[in-house]
Amino acid sequence: MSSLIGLEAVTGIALKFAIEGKLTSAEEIETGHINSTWKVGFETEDGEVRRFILQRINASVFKDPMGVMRNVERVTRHINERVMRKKEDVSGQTLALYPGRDGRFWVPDEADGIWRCYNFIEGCRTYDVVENEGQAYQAARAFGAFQDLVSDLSPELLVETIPGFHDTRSRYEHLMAVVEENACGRVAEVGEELAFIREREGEVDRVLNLLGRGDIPLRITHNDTKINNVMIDEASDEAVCVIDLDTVMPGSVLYDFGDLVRTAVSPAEEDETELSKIVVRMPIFEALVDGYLSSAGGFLNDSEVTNLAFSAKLITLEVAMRFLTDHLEGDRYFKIHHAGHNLERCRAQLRLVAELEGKMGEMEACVLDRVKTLS
Ligand code: A2G
Repeated sequence: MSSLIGLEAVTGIALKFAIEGKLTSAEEIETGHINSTWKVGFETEDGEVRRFILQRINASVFKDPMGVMRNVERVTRHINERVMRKKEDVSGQTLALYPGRDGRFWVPDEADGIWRCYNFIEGCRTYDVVENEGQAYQAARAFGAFQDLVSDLSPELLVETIPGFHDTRSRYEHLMAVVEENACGRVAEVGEELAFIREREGEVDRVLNLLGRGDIPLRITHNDTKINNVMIDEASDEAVCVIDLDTVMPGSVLYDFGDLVRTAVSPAEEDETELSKIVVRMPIFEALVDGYLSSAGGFLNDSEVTNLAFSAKLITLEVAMRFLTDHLEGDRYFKIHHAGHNLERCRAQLRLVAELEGKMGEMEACVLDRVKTLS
């Protein structure tokens, strides 16, 4: 469903940013599940067209949109400084925020919403489905490089934009509470999905326990490393930067690597309804491991490495639980494009969990093999 924000409102907001020229186009981008995003074009007097991304932060998901903006500004500034200081792996860079006419990096709207503006990188695009190993390698390298670039940013400088975001135990308990309540009367139709999830309850604590025992460290992580959150240069297929920093906060790198595998390893979309199309492409998984280790291999500890393959299954289960929870609560969190969309997304994720389980031995062996090659 496209957002309820009209073209006129977007035009009004666009003009509040310090962009030279006349607004000539505005088009909504409907791929994201959370914020409302528009691509706008401005033409200067000498006929040059420049494009920008305008985004309204979803305030029912991000309860403190100003805190989100402060995080994004901090992280962006930190990365820019580091990249300027040394020649680092620049694929972990991020988009530049564009200021409003008053110099701040955000602009309010009449409904108390917060908008920001990014430069649009011409010649680059994002992929919802990875087409080849090269793209997988590049995307994974970029997220590892991003984690490296923020590794020396003090966690106290960042707010937790969504508390308990990857607390898989709370996600499980919340789903069970929502099932108990059955507010929309939808529980009867999801018996199979619930049984599948309940059988795997024991696994939701694994990363939390590792964190609790100190076996894996809390690091600053991206936390929403979907494959379509990396911009890829269309001509060279190289990763250019990482986008969507709204959930950058302390977390485990395992959720980042896992979410990348979740969204890259299968040739099917996240909401595929023909479940037989959902499979684990081992060459893509290998490329993700290689790409990630090429930039993150230097700082991961042994427990992190040992759990890389498992992390893909865990985050896929987490996201399935979240889609199911939202379906049962009446589709209040994720944007949907038709009735039942969240249930379809949940079913696709659960199928992927099953496929990942079938390949877990091979995936773990692949990680070990790649680590040996590195050392
Ligand atoms: O949809 C969004 O990007 C979610 N982001 C992310 O966590 C994940 O669930 C994804 C599924 O496609 C937020 O909830 C902020």
